[in-house]
Amino acid sequence: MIKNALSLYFIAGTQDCPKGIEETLKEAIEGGVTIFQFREKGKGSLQSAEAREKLAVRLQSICRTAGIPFIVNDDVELALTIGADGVHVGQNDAKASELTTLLKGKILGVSVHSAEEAERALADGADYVGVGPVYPTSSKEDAKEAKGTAIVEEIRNAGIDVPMVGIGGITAENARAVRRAGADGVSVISSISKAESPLLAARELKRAVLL
Ligand code: 3NM
Repeated sequence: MIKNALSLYFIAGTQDCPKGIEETLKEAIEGGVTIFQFREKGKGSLQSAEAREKLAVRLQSICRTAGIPFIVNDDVELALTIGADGVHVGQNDAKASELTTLLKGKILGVSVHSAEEAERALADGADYVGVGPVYPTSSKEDAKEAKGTAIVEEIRNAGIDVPMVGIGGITAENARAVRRAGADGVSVISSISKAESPLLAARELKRAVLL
């Protein structure tokens, strides 16, 4: 059941992990993350396709051993080449409706910023949506204005029953509010990747999302 897998969704690329991405991911998994997205993007990210693929394969193997889904951000070709469990796309990436046939049963996630976009993503075949930014974030260069938990409530109040994670500025302190607003889980980069102990950070978040 995808909703259960979404409870603590960790996203990262090399640019987000001062401790190194492999060590960070291993700790995060030990701390309780339930799904991982490889998002190699922005300043400090790997640029060569070969290096990205090599890294993706190593991270995929860590996720496989742990039994959690491995999702690739944006790069459909990479996901298909290595046999990832799914792909996550934004509003400006490949169209969700065109991806469902290509992905053949893989998990498809779509970033949305309103009830209207959530409705369309669901109709297009998304398995879950990421809604945000809930709180201000410095991990995404072109992030929109933070709308608070109201954005999560807006989607639930519109009666859209799509599996959903909140994203943007989520920490152990505010994660519960995101769940209470109706999200099935929370999605985080920096509160785990930049923590001195990704393990303890993930563990604290995990406690917060279990309502
Ligand atoms: N997408 P952090 S916000 C990748 O609003 C991403 O769609 C967002 O990072 C959106 O947990 C975001 O460090 C960055 O705030 C989340």
